[in-house]
Order: sequence, then C-alpha cells, then structure tokens
Amino acid sequence: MITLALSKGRIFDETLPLLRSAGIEVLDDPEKTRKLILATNRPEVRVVLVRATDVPTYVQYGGADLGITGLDTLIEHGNEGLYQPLDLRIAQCRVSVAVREGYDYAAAVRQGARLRVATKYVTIARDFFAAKGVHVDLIKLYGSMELAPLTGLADAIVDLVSTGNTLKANNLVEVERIMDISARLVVNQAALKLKREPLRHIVDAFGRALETTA
Ligand code: PRT
Ligand code: MG
Repeated sequence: MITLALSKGRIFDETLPLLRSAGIEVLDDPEKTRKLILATNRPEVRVVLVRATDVPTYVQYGGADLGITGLDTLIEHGNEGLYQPLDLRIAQCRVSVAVREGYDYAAAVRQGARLRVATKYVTIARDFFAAKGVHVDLIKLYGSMELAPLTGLADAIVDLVSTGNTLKANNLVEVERIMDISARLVVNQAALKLKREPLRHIVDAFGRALETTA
C-alpha cells in the first residue's frame, strides 16, 4: 500500500490534476465526506487527510510514504528523514514582512530598534532578520497574524501573501519579500528503498506532468 498525505483546501485541489496525470483518481470529495482516509481508483494507493503543518511529520515518521507540503511548512519542520524530489509549482505564494499603513519600517530598521515581529514562521523570520542584522523579538502565533500590528501586539508580521488582498483589507502593507513559496513533494527515505518501484512511478509521473506545464 502507498499512502499519500495531503491537506484539505488549496493543496488537495491543486494536487488533483497531478494525481490524474499519474492515473490516480481520488474517489471521495474531502469537502463532502468526514472520512480521513480516502480510497483511489488504484487499490494500492490511498490518500490521508492531515493538517497542512502535520504533512511533514506524517511522512518523516512513516505514517505516510509521501506527501505534499508548502516550502514554508517544510522549512519550519526541517528536512530530517525526508527526500525532496520535486518542486510541484502549485499553491504558490511568498513570505513577506508587513506592517500597519503609516508605520515607518525603514526608519525602525535603520535606528536599530528592537522590532516586535509576530509570525507562525519563526524559523524563516529568525533567519531573515539575523542575516540583515536586525534585532527582533519574535512572537509565535498560529493564525490571524494580520491582527497583531493592528492591536499593538507587534510592529510587524511575517506571513504568506498571495494576491495581497488580505493585507489590504486590514490596512497593512508589504514592506519586504523574504522568499517565494510553492508546494513540494516529500517522500519518506526508508519507504523510498522498501517501495522503490511504486513510489518511483508516482514521482516520475508527477515529473512528466510538470514538464508538460513548464
Ligand atoms: O488552514 P490551516 O490552519 O489548517 O493550515 P494552513 O493555513 O497551513 O493550510 P492552507 O491549506 O491554508 O495552506 C497550505 C499551504 O498553501 C501553505 O503552507 C502555503 O504553502 C500555501 N499557500 C499558498 C497559502 C497561500 N497561498 C495563502 N494565500 N497558504 C495560506 N495563504 C493565506 C495567508 O496565510 C493569508 O492569510 O491566505 C492569506 C493571504 O492571501 P491573499 O491572497 O489575500 O494575499
Ligand atoms: Mg489556512
């Protein structure tokens, strides 16, 4: 049995065409079923639905043989035990620094003030500001980062931005772009040896599908 870990929402939706090109059809709609294990048209392949941030954990410890996860989540989790064969170029966005409209970020950085930064992405934020030589106090949040500068919890946030509409709706402005993000295929390193043929088949099919859309 091959187990693929996916999260509901954009990752699941954007993975379906890739699965289809590998000859795999998921038989249930995750938005309509309460099942967490979904069968496919291929008896030897199943999909497990997990929280986006749990995908690398499932694959690392062998709860799933492979999974699809954002680079953001992967960096925060770490690479241990994970083989990373493909950038799937789906679920694209960027990690950026944003502040309240009117906040003089450049001046705060220039003056060497200690910046308070709220984020779910503490590793990415810590590395970014350390490389710039900016002193920051990081405040870990699990969601609704946009609220932090509006309530005085923080001076800045580090968050994912796609269209920029969420920032705009909350009177925030993007002041620095830290990195581009896309979803990555991750494979359990031990499974890669034990289930080499079926895993290779899926990885190669995804690779071919990406070439035709390049
Ligand atoms: O929602 P949950 O807490 O269960 O988990 P999650 O938020 O980690 O999962 P999900 O499905 O929302 O995101 C999964 C992955 O999709 C992320 O890890 C990213 O790699 C990728 N991705 C791509 C995004 C976005 N685009 C995105 N725009 N993830 C989140 N967003 C959010 C962002 O956090 C912000 O709140 O959308 C908002 C900004 O969007 P715009 O278009 O208004 O700029
Ligand atoms: Mg989300």
